[in-house]
Amino acid sequence: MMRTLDQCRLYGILDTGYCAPADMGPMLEKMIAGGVDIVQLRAKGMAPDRVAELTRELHPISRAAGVPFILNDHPSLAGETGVEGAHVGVEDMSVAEARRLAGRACWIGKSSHSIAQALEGEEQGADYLGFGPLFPTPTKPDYIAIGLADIREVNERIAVPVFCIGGIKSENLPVVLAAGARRVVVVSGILVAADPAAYVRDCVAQLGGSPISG
Ligand code: 3NM
Repeated sequence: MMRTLDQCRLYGILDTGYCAPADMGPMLEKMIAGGVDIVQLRAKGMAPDRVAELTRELHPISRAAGVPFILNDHPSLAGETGVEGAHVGVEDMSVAEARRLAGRACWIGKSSHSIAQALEGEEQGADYLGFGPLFPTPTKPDYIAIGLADIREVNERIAVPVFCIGGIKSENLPVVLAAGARRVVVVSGILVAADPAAYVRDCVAQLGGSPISG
């Protein structure tokens, strides 16, 4: 059974900045073995045809494990490849435009970098929100860290799932969780780990087991 968004706590990203496309299949298998709840393909600058091809290669792996697959950007490819969703940035396009481009029912996730943007994303109809970057991160170097202070409030005010993101590692997960986070995205932490499956397992354990039930 495919996990629902509500059940997802640990969100992993296959990012071409850390993982070559040829290594993504084996990496995805390791992430799934460790218990990741949901995954995204983030291939900034890759030609859409190649993104579609890579998606067709990777999606069956996650689908077989009941792990939803989200495409960063490219909502029209989400329509065409049958993945579970697409994620768009604050500046990219509205949730409605992403849905129109997808042309079929799928989740649309949206980034947010403040409580105001999170509220706006929810208002636009996003199925889930990213919230960050909590810490400075080389994965998204141009963004200013927003810290931990607003995590509790954003979770209280937003009804859809909120995934904290940005500089989150297994080592700082305790402070992120203590600040009120329920769900997190970990990108480089997993991808550069000596043992990605063990790293994911550790994060999942800290998040209190996975998936969320009830
Ligand atoms: N989006 P890492 S931060 C892709 O704040 C991305 O919207 C962010 O990578 C946002 O876990 C980020 O390696 C990078 O720090 C997260």
